[in-house]
Amino acid sequence: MSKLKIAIQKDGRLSEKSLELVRECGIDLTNGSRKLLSVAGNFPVELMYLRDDDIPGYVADGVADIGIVGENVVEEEQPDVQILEKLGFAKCRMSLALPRTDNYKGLDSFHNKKIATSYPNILQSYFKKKNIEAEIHEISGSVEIAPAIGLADAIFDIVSSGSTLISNGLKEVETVMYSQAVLISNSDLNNEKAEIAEKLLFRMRSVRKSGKNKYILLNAPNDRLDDIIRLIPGMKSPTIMPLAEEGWSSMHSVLNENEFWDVIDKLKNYGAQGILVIPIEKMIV
Ligand code: PRT
Ligand code: ZN
Repeated sequence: MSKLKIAIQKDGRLSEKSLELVRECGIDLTNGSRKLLSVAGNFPVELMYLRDDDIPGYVADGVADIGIVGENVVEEEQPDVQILEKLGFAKCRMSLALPRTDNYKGLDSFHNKKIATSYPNILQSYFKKKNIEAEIHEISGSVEIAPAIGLADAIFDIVSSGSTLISNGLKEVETVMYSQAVLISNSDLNNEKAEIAEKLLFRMRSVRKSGKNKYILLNAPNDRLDDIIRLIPGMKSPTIMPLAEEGWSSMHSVLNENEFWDVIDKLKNYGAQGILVIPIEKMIV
């Protein structure tokens, strides 16, 4: 039986979360991590550890079958791959930034300016769309120091907290795109591999879904049960069990983390007591 080859970043911002996601899918990486290759003991996959920039190309060429990489790298390289899923980590944006003291008067300020970046293709197509003629200088690494050393007038780079820009005397003036880690796939997987990829994707979705949900148990007076069921309907419908005490029931349901405090406040108003909230490890819908 063939194995699905998964490419993840060897050492960088994506590595830990990528590996964690694979592990949470129940994949047991027996011979350790961070070698060139590791084989799973209990699922037909092999992990390849690569530089993030190489991942889209290897997936496009079929050296790897699927991979985890930043959307920004996919957008820059335009490889022939499919994006299967946005994974919700390594979120950042790609922005244009100028020296703090420059007077910014809109995109036209970039006309005939020198801009340093490691992402020339994304910037080129953005400027083309906006009809800006600028000189794009491709440099790899430490883009943020380019204006200070006179190499460029502005930069186009990845921004997350923005502190790198601030500490280099720069200000972010335009956001060109948002990025996060994505799962990409070779567009021509054979049936066997496509089936494994599908199973893995199902597991990844279950893991990600569970992270946002909590299991909730509570006791409630019977005459408020309808209100509470409307508030937390659960996956299909909640479980209700009578308590030994007359007129009360125990209820089990699922609660989304984003509405957590709002729901808890309302539950208290409905007279709910003994509320327990428990993390969910996996959620199969
Ligand atoms: O060695 P290899 O080539 O594999 O790694 P790399 O150094 O090229 O990439 P790496 O590990 O730095 O980043 C991998 C991916 O993480 C990127 O392609 C993005 O998709 C994503 N990501 C998320 C980021 C950031 N956040 C980020 N903040 N990548 C880089 N940065 C840089 C940014 O350029 C800035 O210089 O981190 C610096 C700090 O950002 P602030 O704004 O928080 O100060
Ligand atoms: Zn890289």
